[in-house]
Amino acid sequence: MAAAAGVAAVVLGAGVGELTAALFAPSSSPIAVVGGALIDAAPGWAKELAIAWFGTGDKAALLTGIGLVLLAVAALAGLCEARWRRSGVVALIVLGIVVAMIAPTRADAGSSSWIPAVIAGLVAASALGLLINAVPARASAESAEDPGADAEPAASRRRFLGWAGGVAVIGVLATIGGSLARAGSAVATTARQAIRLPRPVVSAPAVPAGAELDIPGLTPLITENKDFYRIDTALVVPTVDPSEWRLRIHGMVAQEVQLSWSELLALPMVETTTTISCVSNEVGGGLIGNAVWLGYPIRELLAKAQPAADADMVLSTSVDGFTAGTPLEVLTDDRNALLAIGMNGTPLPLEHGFPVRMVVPGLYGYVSATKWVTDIEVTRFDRASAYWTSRGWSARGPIKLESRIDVPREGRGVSAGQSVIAGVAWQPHTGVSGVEVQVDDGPWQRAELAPAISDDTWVQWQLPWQAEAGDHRIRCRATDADGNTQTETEAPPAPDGATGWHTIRVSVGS
Ligand SMILES: Nc1nc2c(c(=O)[nH]1)N[C@H]1C(S)=C(S)[C@@H](COP(=O)(O)O)O[C@H]1N2
Ligand SMILES: [Mo]
Repeated sequence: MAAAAGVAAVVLGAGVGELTAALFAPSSSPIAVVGGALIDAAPGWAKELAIAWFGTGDKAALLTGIGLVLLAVAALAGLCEARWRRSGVVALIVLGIVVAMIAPTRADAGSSSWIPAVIAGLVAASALGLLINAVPARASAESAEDPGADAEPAASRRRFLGWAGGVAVIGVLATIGGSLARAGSAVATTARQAIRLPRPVVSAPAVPAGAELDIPGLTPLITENKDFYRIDTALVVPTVDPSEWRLRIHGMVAQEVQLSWSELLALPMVETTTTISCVSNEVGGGLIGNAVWLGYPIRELLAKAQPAADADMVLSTSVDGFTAGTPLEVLTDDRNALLAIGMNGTPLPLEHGFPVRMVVPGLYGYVSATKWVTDIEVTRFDRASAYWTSRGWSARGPIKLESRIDVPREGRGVSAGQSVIAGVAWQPHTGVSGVEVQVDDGPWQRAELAPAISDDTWVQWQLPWQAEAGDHRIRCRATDADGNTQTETEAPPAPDGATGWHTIRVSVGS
């Protein structure tokens, strides 16, 4: 019961902490502060493992983990308090203070970032001090199990459980209230709904006839926003009010450039269709998507800023402190590297970088696709190191040539007879010239390649297949527009992207 007192007290404290944060310091919820600090402190392999195990559920997994550890700490604090008065209470206050000290170090912390954790600690400690007094003495609790004992201990036990349960329920309600308040009060949500995107002066390239193959189970050519993979270090999605958004381009430039949201909106917008991928995408994985992006070419802004001749890198920074280092030449050549505000016809969804992000054809997201971007510094690779580069990932991250089998699905049954093998292949900004498929140890067969939207997008492919009963291994490999064929050599995602041939096993019924 002492452990239960600890748990109830901490649930209340955490809930009040979340609610206070939602109302007064949105980015400084104590749980998010701890989670964010853990994410930033985690070594590269830990992030890789988290994505390999949980995919885009990595954040939910981290929050669950933090919750479980917190509950264990809470139970322990309760037990200590029962044994050594004030020890548990003091521990909870210290815990609150420690989190309050971490809070201001987070990139998006406001001046009151320390308050929610202090309040959470004080509330949890007070609740524990009171609840522990209501725990029935051990001897009488035991005698309550004895059917002959009088009703008094059972009543006091019920009373304790009532108090502890009530405290925990209030804590849960406060947590729910906090998340509702956060969602409802987010200026970004309201502002986003009111935005009418400007018309592009250059529209997205038309989707050529036949580019979208009509094959059930094949990934659509354009990924809908709701289906687009999401990868970032932001435990709480940053909410940026566009009217307060500013971008500063500085560093090794002749002319510093500043841009507000309304100034950006007034610039001639360009639409592109670009496939972006995460470096953590395993061979055959789904951390890749293709969207129509609306934005202003970054090369135009850099032309205004006039980078110094010896600069070779652009360090972009997000409101939440994430950074990416992009080769300067990729942002100044003629490719459509965008400061994007729109995704598939809508303003950027909050989790995809609202109001402004970068989208760069040909590079993995970790070196180019900064969401919630507010700062662009022209610098050099030997002077600056970006978020993932400091954690062991390659400084440069061109997307590697890959292909994936979508149909049939690994492990699903296929019926014998006329069937089809189909998938997607990509080498953004170079283009794909062919895909070959091998069934079992048979010859490599040329798949039919559908037309691509552009060199910046993935392409669909298909191969008719006379499926014979039995177990089969199917694999594929792509060749890019420069004539390079995908390597068979298997490499893990770290440090610069996975390679190897996507291989699936299917069993064909008779
Ligand atoms: N602010 C911020 N931007 C970020 C990241 C991040 O952690 N924080 N992650 C990058 C990575 S690793 C990838 S793969 C892409 C993913 O973009 P998406 O979530 O819109 O698909 O965003 C990039 N931009
Ligand atoms: Mo990524």
